[in-house]
Amino acid sequence: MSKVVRVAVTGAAGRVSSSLIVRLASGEVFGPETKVILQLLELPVALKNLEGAMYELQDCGFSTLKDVVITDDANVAFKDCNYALLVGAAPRGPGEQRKDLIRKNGPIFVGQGQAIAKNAASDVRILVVGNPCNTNCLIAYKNGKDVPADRWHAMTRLDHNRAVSALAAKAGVTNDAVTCVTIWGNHSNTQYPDFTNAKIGGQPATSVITDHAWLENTFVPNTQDRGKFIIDTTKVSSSFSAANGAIDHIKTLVRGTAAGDWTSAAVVSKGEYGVPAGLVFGYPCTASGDNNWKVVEGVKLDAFGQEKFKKTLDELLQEQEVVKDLLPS
Ligand code: NAX
Repeated sequence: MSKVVRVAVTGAAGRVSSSLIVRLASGEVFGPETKVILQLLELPVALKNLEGAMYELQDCGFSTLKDVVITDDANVAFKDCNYALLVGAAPRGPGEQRKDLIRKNGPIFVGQGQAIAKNAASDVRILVVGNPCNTNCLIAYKNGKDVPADRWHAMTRLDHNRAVSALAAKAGVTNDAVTCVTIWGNHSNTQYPDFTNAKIGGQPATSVITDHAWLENTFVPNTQDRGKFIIDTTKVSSSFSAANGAIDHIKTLVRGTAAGDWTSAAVVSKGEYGVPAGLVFGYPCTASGDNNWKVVEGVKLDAFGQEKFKKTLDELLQEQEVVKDLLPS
């Protein structure tokens, strides 16, 4: 008998989710033997668009798609779900920073955290994509505390993929030659894309790319500001690359990280690297392929990295302060 997974996606009629739901349905993530039930949540105003998306999913004829549920009720969307992808939130517009969104989007994650705790399957894993995703994840986790802390993740995988691609291009190699990249901290322009521990073709990235000034003064800020660069270019925020980051994140949960490599994910800190416990912080993580993650310990940062690390940690602490009324103790 084939396995069935229930995947809840919020903001399902939006730009990111439109790319995401097709790939979730296609069998690419959970494999050809697993049937997928998509449980799609939207605001009432977007339900008609979502209905259209449901018809299109049906018309794809995927052998792996068992059912599509569309709803504006979080209790229905999260019912018995094994994965919850929280994408629904307002995106950044031109001139807006993620932190501008914090008070606008934060309250959504109070109710969704509670609804996940009340309705989801006991093995649920949650990935928050909607921005500011680290702090939204913190809000959902604190309001859905019956779900263990290690289940809650925020997405830094898009930033990770951006960093891999930039290092590969500079070195003149393909993306798969780049390993051990880390996005430390916040999914924002304070994030630290760590090249000092990255490898290219198994060698330290800094011995392959010897232009250290480029690494510090071009690679780091360009990766930090890539989201803004996309908005400045297209007038809208990243869509299919963001969906791809979410797909990669879930695939890594399901299949694990390759030996000798790690990935980037923001997870609830247990105090690793001196980050206060409970904060949702981007770390290097390995995954064992059974839906579990571990933060990689013992990664060393030089003075440049330590300064960047402190900056992104400080920003997350400030964000936590801004939403403290949304965080039950
Ligand atoms: P869209 O505006 O296209 O879609 C968002 C959808 O969410 C809309 O259809 C809206 O009706 C729905 N929505 C809003 N509030 C909701 C609620 N309470 N319950 C259910 N649905 C709700 O935005 P899109 O471009 O898809 O971006 C979605 C989110 O992803 C934004 O917050 C954006 O900032 C964030 N992003 C995060 C990234 C990351 O790496 N973590 C990268 C890309 C993306 O910008």
